[in-house]
Amino acid sequence: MADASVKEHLPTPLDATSNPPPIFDGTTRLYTCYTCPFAQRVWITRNYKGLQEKIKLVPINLQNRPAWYKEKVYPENKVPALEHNGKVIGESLDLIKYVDINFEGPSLLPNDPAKKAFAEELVAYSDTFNKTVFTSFKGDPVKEAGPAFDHLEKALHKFDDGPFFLGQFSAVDIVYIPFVERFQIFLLDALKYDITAGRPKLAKWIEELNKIDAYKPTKTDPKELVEFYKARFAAQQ
Ligand SMILES: N[C@@H](CCC(=O)N[C@@H](CS)C(=O)NCC(=O)O)C(=O)O
Repeated sequence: MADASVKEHLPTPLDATSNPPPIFDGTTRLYTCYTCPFAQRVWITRNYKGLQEKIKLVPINLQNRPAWYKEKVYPENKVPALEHNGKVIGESLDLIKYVDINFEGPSLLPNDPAKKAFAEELVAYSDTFNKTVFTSFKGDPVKEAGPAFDHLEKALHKFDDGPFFLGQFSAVDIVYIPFVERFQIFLLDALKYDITAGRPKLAKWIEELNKIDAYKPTKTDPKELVEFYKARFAAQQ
């Protein structure tokens, strides 16, 4: 298994001027974008399972996308997408499961039925969580996003055999962290709102995730993120 603590060389994103890779040559490829939180979920999954050598990262420049990506790889024209066994599949939540089931490495879901059921519940809530927080950026985040962070704080109390949603690290943490990471940076910078204040479990969860080697290299550049969100949310007002 690849050692997640060894720093991986990250390839340069492909753009409209780049040739396609030799698609369907038997190589497993994760088409990604280093700044995309959905793609980050699958990137963390790959790293955690030690699949750095089995699943090749193919970063795409989404601002200047190569035409072949939509035409030959993934008609939805989004990232993430995984090329594996002669097909391309997408959707980050499906891909976490797919990579977990179809590849070697530590399992990302426990066998305990109570934990499994809670995992489903939390994964089902993730879209609502993300939408609630993103929408609050245009209104009053403390009032509107506060209850969503409280929901996570409460969920983190459910299992006390570790600091993660299911006690031990799992797919659920991977589903949430790319978004929570961005929300924490942006809300602190733009509004001086600290999402961890008064939420000790959430604070501990973030602290413990920051120790996970599979996650560290996938983290977004805070400065770039703040600029990107400022431009994006200002443009919508
Ligand atoms: N539901 C998808 C969302 C993926 C997504 O929206 N990715 C963005 C980048 S963060 C994208 O590819 N956007 C390009 C586009 O929509 O044209 C998933 O969970 O994988």
